[in-house]
Amino acid sequence: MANATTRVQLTPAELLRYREQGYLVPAFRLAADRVAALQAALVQVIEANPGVRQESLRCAHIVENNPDGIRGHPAFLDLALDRQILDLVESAIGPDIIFWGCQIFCKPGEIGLAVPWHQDGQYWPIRPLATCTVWIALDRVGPDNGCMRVIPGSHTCQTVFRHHENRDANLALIQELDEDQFDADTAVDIVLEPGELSLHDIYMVHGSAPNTSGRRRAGVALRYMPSTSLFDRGLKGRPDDTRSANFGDRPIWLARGVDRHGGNVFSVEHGQ
Ligand SMILES: O=C(O)CCC(=O)C(=O)O
Repeated sequence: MANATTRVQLTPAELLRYREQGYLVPAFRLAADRVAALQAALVQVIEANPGVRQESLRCAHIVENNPDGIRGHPAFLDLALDRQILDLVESAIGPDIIFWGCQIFCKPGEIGLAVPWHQDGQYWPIRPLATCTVWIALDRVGPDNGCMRVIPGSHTCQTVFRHHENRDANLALIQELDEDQFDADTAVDIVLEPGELSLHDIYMVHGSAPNTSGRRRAGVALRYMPSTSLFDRGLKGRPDDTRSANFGDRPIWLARGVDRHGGNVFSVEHGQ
């Protein structure tokens, strides 16, 4: 395994798989002590936010002045700006990288909510649509505890398919893809050990089942866009549902390179 200073890159075969399938589980994984520290940070975030559904720990990297109203932990900002994670992202989207989102999807045992089938691009204020999500497992995740499921190749036409609103309280997200827009029979489970991670493209169709098992299923999703796109705060107002994000007031970070678009605003309070 690479140590914490080695430069990591997707291999050409991994990159090809990411491009063709829209997702990838690379060989890279976080060291066990890092995972243990993140698991401890997650416990602190859960304790600090007793009224918040654990599947919706949005902006978990921001401690003070969190636009989504939760109290986060700096360990998740360190993770998001980690050199090796950024190396992986650079392989996928190039050297100019904006880190713009971090959400912990923690499904408690037995009562963990489902995430409906969706494409992220359907509700994200990024133009043109572009983002690579790095989803890092903090627990062992598999079909029994509601791991993420993807539809391989569903990103290829670079189209946002038809969605509808679903306010069912058993769902962690209110946007749901219409059933006739994809074939759920082709879904693949993303099975990961703690510290392993997957990457997925903004057009990728994905979701996850409820966690009815006796064990927790936690992962942290880090969102990175190439700086050729604009994080357009004007596109979304303050949400009326706790399962939606407040994109308008969200701080974003130029994690690597320069702002190629030129219009991205980094002056929103970073809150650390
Ligand atoms: O954690 C999950 O089950 C869903 C994650 C997800 O929808 C995302 O990272 O975009």
